[in-house]
This record gives sequence, C-alpha cells and structure tokens, in this order.
Amino acid sequence: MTDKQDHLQSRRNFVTSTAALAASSGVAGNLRDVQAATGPEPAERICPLLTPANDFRNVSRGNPKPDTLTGQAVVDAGLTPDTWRLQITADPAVDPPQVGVPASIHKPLQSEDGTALDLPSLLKLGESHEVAYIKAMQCLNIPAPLGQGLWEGVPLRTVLQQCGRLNNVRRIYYWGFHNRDPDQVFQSSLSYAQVMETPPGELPVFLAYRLNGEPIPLVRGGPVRMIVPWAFGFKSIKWLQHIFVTNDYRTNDTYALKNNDPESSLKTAAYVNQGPTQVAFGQDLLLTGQVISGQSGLERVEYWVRKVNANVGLDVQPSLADDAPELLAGPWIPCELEEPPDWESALPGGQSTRRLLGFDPATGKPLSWPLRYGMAGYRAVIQGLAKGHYEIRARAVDLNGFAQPEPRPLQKSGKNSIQVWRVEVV
Ligand SMILES: Nc1nc2c(c(=O)[nH]1)N[C@H]1C(S)=C(S)[C@@H](COP(=O)(O)O)O[C@H]1N2
Ligand SMILES: [Mo]
Repeated sequence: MTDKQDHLQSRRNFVTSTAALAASSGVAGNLRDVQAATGPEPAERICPLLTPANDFRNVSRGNPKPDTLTGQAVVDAGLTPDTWRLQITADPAVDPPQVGVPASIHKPLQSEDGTALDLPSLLKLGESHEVAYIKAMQCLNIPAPLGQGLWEGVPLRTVLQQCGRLNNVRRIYYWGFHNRDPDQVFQSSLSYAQVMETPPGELPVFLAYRLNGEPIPLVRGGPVRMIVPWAFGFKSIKWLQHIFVTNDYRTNDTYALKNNDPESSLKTAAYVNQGPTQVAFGQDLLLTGQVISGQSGLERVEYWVRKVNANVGLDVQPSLADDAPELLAGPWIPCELEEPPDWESALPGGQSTRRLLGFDPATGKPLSWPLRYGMAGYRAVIQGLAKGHYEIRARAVDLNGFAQPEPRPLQKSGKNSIQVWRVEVV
C-alpha cells in the first residue's frame, strides 16, 4: 500500500463514507480534485461546531455601525469592559385603554445615581449563576445560518432579581448602543413570563459576556449582548445597555416595522451548499449543507433529484413552487446527518460538555443532535445519474412530521424556502 492509499484508508476508517471523504476538500470543489486530495488531517467538517467570533456574518444597523467605532469613540460609547454600564428602568407612561397603570421597579439601576450595573458586577453574578450553551445565530431575513457560538453569561431573570419587586410589568423592552440617535434605536422585546419562568429543559434568555471562551468582541456585540435561544437574531440585541420594563404588552420590536413577525421562533430548515455546476458522468454527486434545529426540532433532512429539460439552460429553468404537486410527490430520500464532533477538542480549552445546557450533566452527552437551536451538517451521495440537467433540493422535516417550508411557509416569519443546487452531468 502506498502512503497515499494508506492515508486514504485510515481516513475512510475515520468517517466510513466516501461522502465525508469528498467533503474533506470542500463541497464547492470539483469531485476530481476531491479524489486527489490527501491532506494530513481527518476530513474537515461540513459544519464546524463553533464559528470564530470574527467570522459570523454580520447584521447590524446604525450609521456609523457601533462595531466600526475605534479608540476613544468606543470609550465614549460605553463599549469597553471598563466603561460598559447597563441601566434597568421602568416605563412611567400610561396609554388607556391599553395601559391603565404604569410599571414600577423597586430598585432601578441608573447612570444618574451611579447604580447602573457594571461588568465586574455582572461577572460576579456569573460566579454563582452562569449559564453556557451552544446556539446558532440566524437572521430572519437571510436564508442561511450566520454562525454558531458557545455563549456564556447570566440569565436575565437573575439580573432582574437585583432590582427587587417589579409592579405592573407585562413586557420587557431592551436596546443597545445606537450612536445616541433615537432614529437608530434597534430595540427588541420579550414577555415578562418568557424571561422569568424558564420551563424545565428549556434554555433561558441571558446576558452573554463570553463567546467561544473569550470576551465577546465589539464586532459580535460585546462587551455584553442579549441571547434569546429560541429566536432569530433580532431578539439577540448587541451592545446591550438598556432594559426597560413596561406595562405596555405590545410587541414593540424594531424588526416588526418591516413586516417581520416579531414573535417568530427559529425555524427548522435545511440550507443547501452550492456544489459544482458540472460533474462528469459516472462520478458521485455530493450534496452537503447545514440544517438548523428550530423550535419544532429536527426529524431528518431529505433530498430530491429532479431531472429537468436538457434543452433549456440551468439558469433559466422555470422555477418550481415549494408546494408544487411534483415537488411534494418526490421521492424524497433521507440524507445523513454529520455526526457530533469530538467534544473535548471542539470546545475552547478542552472543557467538558457537562456544564453546558443542552447536555446530560452525568454523561456529558447532548440531549439532542443537532443541538436544540443549533445547527449541524448533512450530506448525501447521489449516484447513477444519466447525462443531463438536474435540480437537487433538500428539506428538513420537523418532529411534528411537517416538511419545510411548513409549518409556517410565510417567509416574513423566517426565510426557509426549499433551496436548489442545479447541476449538469456531462
Ligand atoms: N444593537 C443591535 N443589535 C442587533 C442588531 C443591530 O442592528 N443592532 N441586529 C440584529 C439582527 S437583525 C441580527 S440577525 C443579529 C446578527 O448578529 P451577528 O451580527 O452577531 O451575526 O444581531 C441583532 N442584534
Ligand atoms: Mo436579522
């Protein structure tokens, strides 16, 4: 056996499928290149567990965007570890008949009297109340995950407890630094119950100060960012500086203004990596992508190969509706989920999974795979296609048996239409 064969053999043992072997050189590559690839490492993952903090796709409003500030401007904005403060105040307004009595707070935290919460105090709370979990970030309006992180911080319910008794609070609004320009406010909101009464096994809303084992950098919304596990990114407010408890029960999210559903939760959905546009006859086609396990969980990912008119260019094939009878009929064939990583080498500092929410504290095993509100890779090897043009689609099926884009095909509650990879076998 040559060195190369030996290497390929051990790599096969590692992942036992030619599909994963192909994945080792990147899905966008030509399959011919893939077969020649002989890197020293085991196959690269389709979906790495953690996205480096700087590599998330960035979705930020504001002019200038807070993450582009430098030097003294960051100090002035209160966005350094020393200058960061969090205010928690009550909305004094009434607005009959919706709001008959105002909210009140026993011990507000305010900058004026020096009671606002600083970072050392939040870290101190973390010594006894810290939570940590892995969560994918996704924008309701972008049909792909932005990244996935290990987030650590203190539950919002614990922070609110520091304020003593709250009266007439039905909703909690919160926002981050926005250049001191009211027009640039990016605000989100949660119900009081959602914040205070985390159901058993569910993940709490929290104020995160660490990402992938490091302080959250400015570009990801540090020093402190809200993390709302079940929600799309717009609830996870960056550069958090103000929490406002109110008796106004209305869902007052900036994101609602552009026709977005402000109460939407992360959707279970598969997203397709674009493979090569041409593959030689006789070669395997490797389909890969990422799947998010949203509010309704993930049963499986499946794919469908559709032969299309060979005389019409792939780019001008008439589109097929997500509820077209032909599409619903399939046949849809299960894909393989990428297996969980070797946890100790995937987590920063080789830490144990036992302390992470979403894992069994006794065994360190994940309670589900993909993780709840997390993402994972999937793959399928497609063989035996005749020469011609094809459309390859993938879709997720949730734990209620609903296939993407159901159960909520309304795209303004989360972009999850079925994605297509168009390829010609030549
Ligand atoms: N303060 C503030 N927080 C914000 C935003 C913003 O513009 N300002 N954008 C939100 C939106 S719409 C998304 S999708 C996520 C994106 O998070 P990321 O940039 O860390 O990937 O941040 C959210 N938090
Ligand atoms: Mo977003």
